[in-house]
Amino acid sequence: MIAEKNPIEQIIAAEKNKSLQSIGEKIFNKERITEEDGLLLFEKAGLPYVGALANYIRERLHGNKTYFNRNFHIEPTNVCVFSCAFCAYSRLYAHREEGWELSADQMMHIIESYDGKPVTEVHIVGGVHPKLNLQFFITLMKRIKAHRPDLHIKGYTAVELDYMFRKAKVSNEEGLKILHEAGLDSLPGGGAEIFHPEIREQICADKVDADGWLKIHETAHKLGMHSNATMLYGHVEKFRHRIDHMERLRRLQDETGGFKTFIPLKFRNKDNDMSHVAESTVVEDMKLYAVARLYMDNFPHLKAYWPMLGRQNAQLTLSFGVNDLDGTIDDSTKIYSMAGSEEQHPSLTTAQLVSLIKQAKREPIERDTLYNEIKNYKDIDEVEMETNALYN
Ligand code: V47
Ligand code: SF4
Repeated sequence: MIAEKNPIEQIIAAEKNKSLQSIGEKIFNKERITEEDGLLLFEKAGLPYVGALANYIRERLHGNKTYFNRNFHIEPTNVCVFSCAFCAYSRLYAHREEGWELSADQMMHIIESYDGKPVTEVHIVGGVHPKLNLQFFITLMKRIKAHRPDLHIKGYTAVELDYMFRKAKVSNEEGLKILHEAGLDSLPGGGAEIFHPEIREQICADKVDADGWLKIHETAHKLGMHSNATMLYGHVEKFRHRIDHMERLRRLQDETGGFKTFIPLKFRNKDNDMSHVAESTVVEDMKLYAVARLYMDNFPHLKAYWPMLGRQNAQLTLSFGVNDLDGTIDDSTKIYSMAGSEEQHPSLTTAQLVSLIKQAKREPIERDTLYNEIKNYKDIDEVEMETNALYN
């Protein structure tokens, strides 16, 4: 008797392009796809085909589970020594009166405003201010941990760290060790943009290059810290630059295993030096997420950052490989609203986030930064949550 094919096998068998069909077979058989395969998926595959494959992998890894966390952001400053062409948020030091700089006390007031609220993470990222040095941030880490030891501090992109360490004349290892000892728990994925020099020269020529970014994450992983990785897509890069970017991350992850999640960031074009570049379409966005899920086979999680995509499109990504929607965020980040995201005041209550996930027929799981499960909301009623202050 011939065994009946399951739905994904049927989809693969029905694919008319033989090269795409053999990529599908590799994925089904848990074989790694090559750079050429990745490129072919971008160039030739239809959204239903990559989407079905990505969804199959997502469900093989996580079933219906969809993670989120309860976090808030602190952006210490938008004053920045660099001039990334896509950035709508930064202000040069010479124009610092147009921007903001928070003192350590002001940041502590933000931390204290969450006293008694069940947030688990603070995400600290900002511009690269020439006067906010390593010592300033060591003291801040210590103050945050002294006030709230259970709060996970995810902070500083490799761009901020590279500048901070060079200025303090310490190696990456020395700098990361000191910050880690002071309270820094993990690194966010920002600053990666597109690694390939052909693109980096056009969009962010003056900040740390690909090797520098990767070295900082490698060092953090070797010190036992976890980190994330981003890719800013949908501007002047070609498909091959995306594959090159993902390949560099996949290789480092093979070595260290320290990355938790891959976060594609959709380029938004308002009020920056790349406003003439059109934004990607929703179909392109979903295809990017799907190919990322298929290519990044050693990254446990794929995150859609809802403040930048908009909540409806973020919900859609849950059918294209994504298993994490970041967090409640609490209206505390400006980097996307200033670049034109539809989310001008990004904030969702836990009940709203849970409801967004349930509408997509997925299972909402609150996690901590390292993906330890805190609570499964499958059987918890959102209306009941709305009336319970703990969830707001
Ligand atoms: O590196 C800046 C991006 C990043 C624009 O690790 C833009 O959990 C789109 O990395 N259009 C910083 N993107 C934010 C970041 C991040 C966000 C959420 C979660 C995590 C995490 C990390 O924002 C920058 C840059 O790539 N960005 N301007 C823009 N116009
Ligand atoms: Fe500065 Fe970051 Fe903006 Fe680049 S993206 S200009 S490094 S704040």
